[in-house]
Amino acid sequence: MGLVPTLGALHEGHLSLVRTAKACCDAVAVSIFVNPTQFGPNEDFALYPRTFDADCALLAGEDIDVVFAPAPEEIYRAGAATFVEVEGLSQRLDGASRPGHFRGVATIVAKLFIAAEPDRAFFGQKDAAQIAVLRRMIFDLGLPVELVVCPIVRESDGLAMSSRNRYLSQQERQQALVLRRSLDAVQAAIAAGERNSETLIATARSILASEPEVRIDYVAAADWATLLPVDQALPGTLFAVAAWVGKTRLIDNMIIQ
Ligand code: PAJ
Repeated sequence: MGLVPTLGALHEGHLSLVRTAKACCDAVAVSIFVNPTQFGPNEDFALYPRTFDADCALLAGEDIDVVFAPAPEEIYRAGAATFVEVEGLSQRLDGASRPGHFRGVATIVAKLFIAAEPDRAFFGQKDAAQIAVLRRMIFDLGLPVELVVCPIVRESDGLAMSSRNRYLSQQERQQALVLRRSLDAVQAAIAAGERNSETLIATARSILASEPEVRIDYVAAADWATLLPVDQALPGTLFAVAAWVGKTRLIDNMIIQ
């Protein structure tokens, strides 16, 4: 049994997870739930695209077994007092900019695991910090679920696919390409022999700064398991960027070879 948890507004990134799940599981369930507890008070919960009919049409082409799209009250009891908190990890990278976000993510994913009892659950490397948090949750709670990481799916021009890309104006859509360009520059520096994290971070920052409308949230070279900064970007290091393009916060990353 494979589970693919999503917030809906499905795109090819989500479908790549579904296809990977189909290829190695007897049965596949996709959950679609805009999880209120992972959005901060000033974030885009109300605005988040809800495209249930289009999502079902996309999934109809994938021969999956279950679509689980609960109402919030089916998931959260009124006045619920129980949450899953992965301490430390949840305060790093995206967790530093989005307080409470990973508590909401860990809680909903734990609840989905309890509901669906999957053998495998499929997540995208796009949300690399989320993977670190969930891996740790699975380990600490001894959950009998294998977490499968799937590669980042990109638009033809390199922008990482995201449900939030639809917030971007035409101009912002162009500006957003700078995230990928910053990673390409870091990749080129590594290929030329640079391994010093500070230097690589400065390289990425200078590329990001070339788009004056883009505001950097973070640029980090981190241990993918702990999300703590590393001095040297060695194979397996997570190199991650987050930036605001207008009112839209975008993320991208690569695992250094
Ligand atoms: P959502 O943003 O809908 O993403 C669902 C899954 O699709 C995540 O594992 C995410 O990493 C993956 N994904 C998104 N864009 C991708 C891309 N371009 N390439 C590959 N995979 C991609 O992440 C969440 O929802 C939520 O936090 C969730 C785990 C469902 C908990 O509510």
